[in-house]
Amino acid sequence: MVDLNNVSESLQRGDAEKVEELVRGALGENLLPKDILENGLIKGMDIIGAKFKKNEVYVPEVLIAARAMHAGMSILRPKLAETGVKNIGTVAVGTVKGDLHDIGKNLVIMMLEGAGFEVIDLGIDVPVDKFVEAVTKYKLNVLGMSALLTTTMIQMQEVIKAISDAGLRDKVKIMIGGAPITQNYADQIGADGYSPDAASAVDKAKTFIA
Ligand code: B1M
Repeated sequence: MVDLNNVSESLQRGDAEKVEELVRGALGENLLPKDILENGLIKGMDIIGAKFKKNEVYVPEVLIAARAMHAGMSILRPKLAETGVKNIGTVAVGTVKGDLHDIGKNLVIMMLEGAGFEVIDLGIDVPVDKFVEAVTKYKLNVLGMSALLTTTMIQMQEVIKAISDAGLRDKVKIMIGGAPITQNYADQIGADGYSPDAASAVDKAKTFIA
């Protein structure tokens, strides 16, 4: 019987092979993909994040934990997608220019896919123009931006301004998130919504297409 605490602990050790093995095992035992994600992978990454903050672990440990997270996510992604209803709307999500953090963005994408959205991953370090282009290129219902740095979150305002300048502001809902982002900031820059985590990002996206 797979204990999801072992998934969390293996992830914290950066043991990608073990994480993959445990996630496969948990799926084989019919544990829900959402539980494996939340109580195994996200839990482990949250602990690493808290330790990094207190200088109890450093960048290399964080990187190998992130690699283990990606390994687990690659097994889980198709299963999360299978549990959802297909194509309830189209969303593109990217991490803003200058910002290379992608773990949270990838979780948001996985959860959206799991809920039945078609999701375009715009990647990391995404320039303003690429966000604007995505609105018409993919006929988006929702454009999502992620930022983890206080120095890069200001890019979100640039993107919203560029979308308005292109005459596209009424064509798409804009959702933002990431550790330094708040509802206040979303209101200030004219985003349509803010979500503190991946699960509520799905709820928010659903309200946009309702
Ligand atoms: Co970075 N880093 N990092 N880092 N890193 C933070 C963000 C930091 C808070 C750490 C700290 O100092 N305490 C700090 C930012 C300080 C600030 O700006 N206030 C920081 C720094 C300073 C840096 C560097 C500058 C360090 C350096 O080089 N000196 C550098 C910058 C590189 C760059 O981007 N240009 C850097 C580098 C890195 C690594 C490469 C080592 C690695 C990233 C690996 C990767 O992503 N592939 C890394 C990591 C892992 C972190 C921490 C430890 C963890 C981030 C994470 O993945 N959390 C982080 C500390 C922390 O947050 N506690 C830190 C887990 C993830 C599940 O949560 O991303 O918040 P999160 O996503 C959540 C929600 O925010 C939300 O849902 C997600 C899931 O629930 N969400 C959305 C996110 N996006 C959303 C979008 C939405 C909706 C919800 O709608 C579209």
